[in-house]
Amino acid sequence: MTHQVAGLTIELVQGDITNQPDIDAVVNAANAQLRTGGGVAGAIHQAAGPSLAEETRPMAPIQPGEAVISGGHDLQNDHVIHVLGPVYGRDEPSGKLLRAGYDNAMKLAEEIGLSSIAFPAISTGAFGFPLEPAARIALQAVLDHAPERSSLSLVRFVLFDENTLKVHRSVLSELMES
Ligand code: AR6
Repeated sequence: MTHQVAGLTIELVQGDITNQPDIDAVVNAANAQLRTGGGVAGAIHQAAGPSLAEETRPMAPIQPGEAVISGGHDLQNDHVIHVLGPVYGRDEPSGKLLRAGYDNAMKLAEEIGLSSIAFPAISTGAFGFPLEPAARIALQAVLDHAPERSSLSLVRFVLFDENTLKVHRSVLSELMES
């Protein structure tokens, strides 16, 4: 599913965030210590190799809603943007913190003039954020960013399973109509 909004292409695909060769920066659903872990963080660190954690160690810890940028190491991408999403039910206000994570990631990408970024569904795995409201926050952040005419021309959501893709599709259609 592809949408054009004010010069920005928004893509929703099912796939693996570590296999996005045409993207400048992939986003990691990180932990505060910027170490490897499960889910997205485990996959990214495994694909990038141990030098990624060596680079990120001095930047840790980060706070919920914060984003930091590193090189891509053995990934096919030049950069990784590490976002710490809120733990649902613990880090409050969780919606605002999740929104800040998306905003800060796009801001970092723009600051160095990147043209493409790929996001996973931050906080919706181990951190327990319900999928539908998380998708709404993520997609609204990108739609709000679109008219800013930044360096970014492509934002891709890489969603791991069919249901996650389906929920993002229906939320995006709804937001585009409103
Ligand atoms: N590519 C794309 N999406 C994926 C992938 C992948 N390779 N693997 C999982 N997902 P999570 P969080 C989906 O748990 O909730 C880690 O242990 C997954 O199905 O990775 O922000 C860290 O160390 C879900 O929809 O991130 C942190 O401690 C979404 O990505 C903590 O988990 C996010 O799941 C972060 O938790």
